[in-house]
Amino acid sequence: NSHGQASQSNGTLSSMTQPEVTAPQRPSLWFEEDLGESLRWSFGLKRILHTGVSKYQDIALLDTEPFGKVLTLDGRMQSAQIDEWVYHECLVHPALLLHQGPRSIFIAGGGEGSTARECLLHKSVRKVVMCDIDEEVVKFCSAHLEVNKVAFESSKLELVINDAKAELKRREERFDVIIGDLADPLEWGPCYTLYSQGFYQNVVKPRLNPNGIFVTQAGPAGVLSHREVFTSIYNTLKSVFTYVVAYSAHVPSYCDVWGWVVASDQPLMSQMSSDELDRRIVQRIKGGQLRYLDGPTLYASTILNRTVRESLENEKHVYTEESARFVYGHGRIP
Ligand code: TER
Repeated sequence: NSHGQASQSNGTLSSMTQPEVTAPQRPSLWFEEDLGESLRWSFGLKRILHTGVSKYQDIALLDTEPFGKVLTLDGRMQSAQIDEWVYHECLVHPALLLHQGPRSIFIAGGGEGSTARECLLHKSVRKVVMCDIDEEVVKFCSAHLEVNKVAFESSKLELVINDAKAELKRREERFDVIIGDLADPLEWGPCYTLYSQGFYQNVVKPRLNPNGIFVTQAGPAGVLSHREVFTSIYNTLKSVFTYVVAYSAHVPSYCDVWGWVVASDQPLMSQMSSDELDRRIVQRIKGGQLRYLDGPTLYASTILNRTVRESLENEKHVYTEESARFVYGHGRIP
């Protein structure tokens, strides 16, 4: 795989500079993730726990020094034990809390189980359909990610291995909330068509109940990275839904600020106070609280800095299969 790779390193200390007292050992095994043509970062590994190759992508589970267990697909970080809860809380709870009482959820992607886990915290939820194209990822994660075992075993979870677009087209039922927990739009990757206007308009929207809400992860949203796909996804959703809200949070293991976009034909944040969101968290979520989000945090996450806000307002690009935009890197080239 040309993007992420593990490498051996002896560190930077030569024998001449070894301190007399025992210093903590630098890791001798490192994982490198390419973030751009001339930008890469790396993190020390304790062990490579598992690697696999599926029909769609290269899969790895790594035990890392800074981030705990890390799942990578095609060499790109997907989820890290130390902060995956930030990403998954931001993906799931705004949409579910803004809904009047979500009972049925469809997750496009989400094979590692964390999104389902967060949905199942909502007392109102009766059914979660998790539809991932890659059976290997699902098997891999259900076997190795202890934190999601309860979700995988829940009788409310219906696990489907299929392309989310085909599955939504095939099913006749509608959902209260549809969630896009997809890998980033990569050229040659399995997911980029699921960020397109055609998918939102012709596949997602018809499968939402009246007052239904759609939310998707929307790629990097940092001051230097937000124009890769975040602004385009936002503008594309604006062409399909009446009410669209972009928000972001820093996810340290993603090496960037991350973006999400929530969309509906019912009013979203404008009808909801921060206090009401807090009340809903207490009333509707098992345990009565979240780890990252509360009313003020959710509100704050929708207030974006001037650079990003102006780019969102000025974006004209509509994401279609023909005019797709991609983040840096690529999936498996056939
Ligand atoms: N359930 C989480 C996995 C799928 N979606 C998230 C994709 C996020 N990609 C992060 C890339 C980080 C690049 N440094």
